[in-house]
Amino acid sequence: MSDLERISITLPKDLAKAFSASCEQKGYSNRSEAIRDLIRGALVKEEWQDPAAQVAASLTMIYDHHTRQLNEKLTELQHDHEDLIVSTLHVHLNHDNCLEVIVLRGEAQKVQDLSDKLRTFKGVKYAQVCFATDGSDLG
Ligand code: NI
Repeated sequence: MSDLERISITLPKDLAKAFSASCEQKGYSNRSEAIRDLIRGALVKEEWQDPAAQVAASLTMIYDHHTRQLNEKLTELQHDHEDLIVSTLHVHLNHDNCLEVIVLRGEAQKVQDLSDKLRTFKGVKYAQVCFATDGSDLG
């Protein structure tokens, strides 16, 4: 970071104290770095409000592979969206359950729609999307 701008903020004492304690507990070397992370998090969240924004995400799913036709449905849906799916990691967790991490990239609305669809399949026990960014607007 060669191009920095100094800003100052004013906080209620209790809030500043709680923030400092949080930074220390998390291991931040200084509060500026923690504030930068908070700002980046807010910007990524805003990015997702624009349906046409180019975003990145990972979807983590746990599902029972014994569920009738689930494997076929998951595979078919992923093939239908090969433009959005960058990579898939599959782990056979135990006798019944599989873990799948799907890395997605594309327009926010399309990534959201595909994530919503995948999680509704019968046999999917858990699905969580990590909403990320391609990083181009974060400096
Ligand atoms: Ni498996």
